[in-house]
Amino acid sequence: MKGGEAVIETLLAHGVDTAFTVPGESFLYALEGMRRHADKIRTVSVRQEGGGAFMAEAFGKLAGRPAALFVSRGPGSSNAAIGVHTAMQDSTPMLVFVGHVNSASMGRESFQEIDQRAFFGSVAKAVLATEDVDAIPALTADAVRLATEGRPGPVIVQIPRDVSSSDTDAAVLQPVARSDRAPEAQLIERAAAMISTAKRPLVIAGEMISNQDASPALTEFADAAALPVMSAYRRLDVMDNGHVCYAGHLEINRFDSQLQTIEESDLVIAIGSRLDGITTADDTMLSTGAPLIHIYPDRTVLDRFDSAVAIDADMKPALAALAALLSAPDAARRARREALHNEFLAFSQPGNFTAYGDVDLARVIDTMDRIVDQETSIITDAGSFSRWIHRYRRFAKPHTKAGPMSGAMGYSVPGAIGAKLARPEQEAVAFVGDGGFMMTGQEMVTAVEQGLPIRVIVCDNSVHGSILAGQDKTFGAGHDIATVLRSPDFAAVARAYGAEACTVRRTDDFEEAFRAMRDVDGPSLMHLITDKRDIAPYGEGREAVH
Ligand SMILES: Cc1ncc(C[n+]2csc(CCOP(=O)(O)OP(=O)(O)O)c2C)c(N)n1
Ligand SMILES: [Mg+2]
Repeated sequence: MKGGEAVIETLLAHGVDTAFTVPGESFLYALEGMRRHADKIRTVSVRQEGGGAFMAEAFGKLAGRPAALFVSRGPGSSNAAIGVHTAMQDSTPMLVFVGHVNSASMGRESFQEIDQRAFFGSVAKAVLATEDVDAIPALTADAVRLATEGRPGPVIVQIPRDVSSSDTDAAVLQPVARSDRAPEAQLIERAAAMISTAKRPLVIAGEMISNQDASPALTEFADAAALPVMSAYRRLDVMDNGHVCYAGHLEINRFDSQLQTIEESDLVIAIGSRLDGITTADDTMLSTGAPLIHIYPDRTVLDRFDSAVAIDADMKPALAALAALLSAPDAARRARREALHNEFLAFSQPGNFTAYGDVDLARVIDTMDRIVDQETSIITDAGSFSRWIHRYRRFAKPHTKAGPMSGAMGYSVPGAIGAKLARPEQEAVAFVGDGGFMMTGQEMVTAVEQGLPIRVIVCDNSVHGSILAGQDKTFGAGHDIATVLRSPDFAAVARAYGAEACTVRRTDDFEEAFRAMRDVDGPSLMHLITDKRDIAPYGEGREAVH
């Protein structure tokens, strides 16, 4: 067996069944391994590694297990970097194999050489490398373990071309069963006592809830103590948004009662959230004076914050241990939870905000919400249009929302491909801006080639809306530079790739067009023309744009 084939054999033994690649001659034997095992591992040939990395990221996010990305040397890994960074910021398991220069040429800036350890050092969870072909099965098994254990993340594996084409008799390693990371009993007791006596507690639920499949455990815990739960940025699927404990999403813009709730809280319980800058509004949410209980399976993350109790544990054992100790909530706590949930329901109800243009995205999302199943995977890109989805789509099921916490544009089209492969039985509906589509939209042809019926809605306001809003706010109207764009005919572009497409200019035309695009066998795209004045469904943002 060649080294490259040993990578594939080890991945198969570890249950990795999906790979994305732009092929390179530096890993021909890995490609040969994929070809020989085509019945067990689906290999998707992508057009650009950045798209491939986003596909692998969305797959890992929704499936809860990693996909593999194979890229060639410096140029391939450079292109992949945006998706690696996203997997890191979003705590998503992901494997990236980089075909490297021949070992004899290493370290001399040889053709396309990049030292992957230096390059990905601050972006990936780990960078592994070997020049010993016999070490490949162990290295690959290590990569899977590192990518998935504790706080998941992207792991890079650098293998020189000559090493992956050498022979090895090393045995393929099987995965080792792992036990849960159990919480310390004393810390659980202290946290439970604080939760039971708090008058106005608030839960922030984040990425590890989805990753560790802990939605039911979170819901039971919140219910046991009548705790209001806000979902961390872009993690709206942590629990059923219709549950009485759900109190809204921590988005860039906060709604008034949400701000008040945060300000008044006397205890913040962060569960499985790394407390990123958007979720915490640049840490201001953590400076209200309320003590913090932080539960996360990674000491490095816990050490970043000044918490009253920091619990290094997996979600399910921690939540179950806590729930068992909580005393029944009093009437005041139950009433508060209900009031906060009602505030969220009112906020996410369309009709409370009037659009300037002919397309009202609130009604569009509401229409979609009525048509698609709750199990539908919803994929959002960076960009202001995504705030309508965040405000008006009510998520009910776990693993149904994929969007970059990293804020990386270009996520949605490849993300929809990753989502469809992760959850093939479910529909995948992706929203993307005109700016985001132009970054990775060519992967539509990959969806055509792979026969994947993804639904892509391009919200085209012909501006980098989020940035234009910032220019307007900072300098006043008329100071736009580099933000006003000339859009192509996105429907024609999609047709050229072999997808079906339509153009919608009015809210009332959305429903019929959306129903029709869902009936298409392969991928389909809607070019939805929006108004650049409708920058976000919030007063301030909207007024900020001319
Ligand atoms: C890769 C990348 N480059 C730049 C940015 C900065 N950025 C954030 S939103 C945005 C504009 C997005 O435009 P579009 O996709 O059309 O969405 P809109 O805001 O207009 O709805 C830009 C340039 C980013 N987040 N990601
Ligand atoms: Mg735009």
